[in-house]
Amino acid sequence: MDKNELYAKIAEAVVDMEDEDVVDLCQTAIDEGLDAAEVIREGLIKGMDKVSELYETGEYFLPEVLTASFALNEGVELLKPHMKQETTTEKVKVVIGVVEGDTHDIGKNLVKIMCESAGFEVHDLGRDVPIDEFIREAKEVDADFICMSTLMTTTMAGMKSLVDKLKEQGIRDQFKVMIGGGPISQKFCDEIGADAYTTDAAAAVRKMKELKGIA
Ligand code: B12
Repeated sequence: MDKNELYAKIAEAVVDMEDEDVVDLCQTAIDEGLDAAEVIREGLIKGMDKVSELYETGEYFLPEVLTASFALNEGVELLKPHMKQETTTEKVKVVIGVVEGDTHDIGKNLVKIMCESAGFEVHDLGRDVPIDEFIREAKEVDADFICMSTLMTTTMAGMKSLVDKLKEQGIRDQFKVMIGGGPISQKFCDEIGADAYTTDAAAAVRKMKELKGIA
C-alpha cells in the first residue's frame, strides 16, 4: 500500500473510532519502515482534525469524540517507542501542562512526545494545572521552557497570568514561555508577551531549538 493511502486509512480508522484497526494500521506503518512522527502527523492527527470538524458540524457528539481520542491514543502508544531519538549535546528542560480549568490534553501529549524524541528533558504536569504550579516546577527543575496548552477560550487568561506572575517575581527572563492550542494565535502570544506560539507539535520543537540556538 502507498504510504499516503495508509495514512488516509489510519485517519479514517480514528474517525470511525476503530481502535483495533488504528493499532493494526500503525503496526503496518512501522513494519514498512515509515517514520513514526510522520504517521502521527499525517495519519492520527489528520483523523482527529476530521473528528473536530464532525463535532463542530454537529455530526459527532462528545462520546464519539472521546472514543476517537482513545483510538488516537492507542496509536500513539504503539508508535511512541519507534520515535527516532535524537540526542542533543545541550540538555533542554521543558515544563509542560494544560492550564487550569481545561482537561483537553491530546495536543499537549503530542508536543510532549515530540520534545522527548528530540532528546529534551520533559516535566509533564498533566492537565488542569494551576498557574503557580507551572512556575513552582519551572523554578525547581531550572527549566528552559514553560509550555502551556489550552483548547478553551475560557482558560486562555491563565497564560497571561503566568507571564504577569513571572514579571512580578522578577524572573521573566529566566524562562522562555511557549503557548499553543486551538484558540491561541500569534496575535494573542504577542499581546500577553509570551515568547512563542506554534500551530503544531513538530513546529514547537523546531521553535525551541531555534530559541536555544541548536539547529
Ligand atoms: C477532543 C475534544 C474533547 C475531548 C478531550 C479528550 C482529551 N483527553 O483531550 C472531550 C470529549 C473529553 C472534550 C471535552 C470537553 N470539550 Co472538547 N473538544 C475536543 C475537540 C473535538 C478536539 C480537540 C483536539 O484534541 N484536537 C486535536 C489536537 C491534536 O489538536 P490541538 O489540541 O489543537 O493540538 C495541536 C496544536 O494546537 C499544538 N499545540 C497544542 N498544545 C500546544 C502547546 C504548545 C506550547 C505549543 C507550542 C503547541 C501546542 O500542537 C498540537 C499537535 O499538533 C475540540 C474541537 C476543536 N475544534 O478543537 C473540542 C473543544 C475544544 N471542546 C470544547 C468544549 C466546550 C468541551 C467541554 C467543556 C464540553 C462539555 N460541555 O463538557 C469539555 C471540556 C471540559 C473541560 N473543562 O476541560 C470546545 C471549547 C470551546 C471554547 N470556546 O472554549 C471545543 C472547541 C468544541 C466546540 N467548538 O465547542 N473535548
